[in-house]
Amino acid sequence: TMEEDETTPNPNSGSASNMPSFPKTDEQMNRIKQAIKPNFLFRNLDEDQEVDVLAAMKEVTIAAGEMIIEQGAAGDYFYIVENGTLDVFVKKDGQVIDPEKGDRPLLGKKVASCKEGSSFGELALMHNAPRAASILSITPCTLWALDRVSFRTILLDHTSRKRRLYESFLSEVQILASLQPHERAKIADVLESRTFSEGEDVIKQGEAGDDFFLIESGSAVAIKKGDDGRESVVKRLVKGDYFGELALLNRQTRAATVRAEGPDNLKVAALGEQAFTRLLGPVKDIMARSVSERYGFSTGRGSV
Ligand code: 1OR
Repeated sequence: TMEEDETTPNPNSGSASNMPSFPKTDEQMNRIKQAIKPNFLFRNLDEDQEVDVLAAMKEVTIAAGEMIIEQGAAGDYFYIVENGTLDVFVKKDGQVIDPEKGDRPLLGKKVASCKEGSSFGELALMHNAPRAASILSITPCTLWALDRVSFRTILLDHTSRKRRLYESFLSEVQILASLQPHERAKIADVLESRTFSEGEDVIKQGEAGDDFFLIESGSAVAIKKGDDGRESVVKRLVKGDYFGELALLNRQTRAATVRAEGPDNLKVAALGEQAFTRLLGPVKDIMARSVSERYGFSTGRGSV
């Protein structure tokens, strides 16, 4: 189950045997954290993964005029620039070299510059391809280097880990039964878990809604407020149940509130509207048909 997945140490994460770990001072740690903050590759890492990345990074200082990456070579490291400037060159047959623009006869055309907070060297590691460009330091630089194995294990593992996490859960969700495994895998890629404590509202009646939810664990109640302002529970929702689909099916506001019910926290996996339409196309019809069964009215009137 998902619970087990989360508490069982992931053999591919943690200070795994195949990944190096370089001791660092607090000051170094803070510098790397600052350097990776703006980088898209490091967004959405969970705490364990971030710890692994920080441990595996190695400080590299280079003088001005060093070629840190050579186009065509095999990829060994991914780099983040803590400070300094490096230029990126791409060499192609028949290209016109213009030294005024920073091009160099041996390295090719200057296509970009890397400064503080930027990164390079990911392409060869992600795609198992030769280096697509050469990179030369223009000033002395401090870089953080992440070796190929750590890069692939930590950063590319994020996707497969999420799939493992949601795989068994999604296969048990009734409404998704008609989907192929690869369709469920795509849903897993975009799901985001959110936790609510007892009494908290996941969605509120009357509000616009653009998320769809599956219950991972815990339970919730759907509550409708009558014209007299009195609330009444219309449905109880448990693991594997879904809600929030109506606003997406008929584009109306939420017609009920869904509230976490104790004693355990309610954990839901949320899917945004675009992903809902793109990925749940095949089950949308089934959902629309089951609306009257579930709520006693058809789509077009109110929504949960
Ligand atoms: P790599 O592992 O191939 C060279 O090693 C790195 O240069 C590459 O990863 C990128 O991180 C970085 N084309 C190719 N590689 C580029 C480019 C680039 N810019 C930075 N790198 N450009 C296209 C040129 C036709 C420039 C795009 C602005």
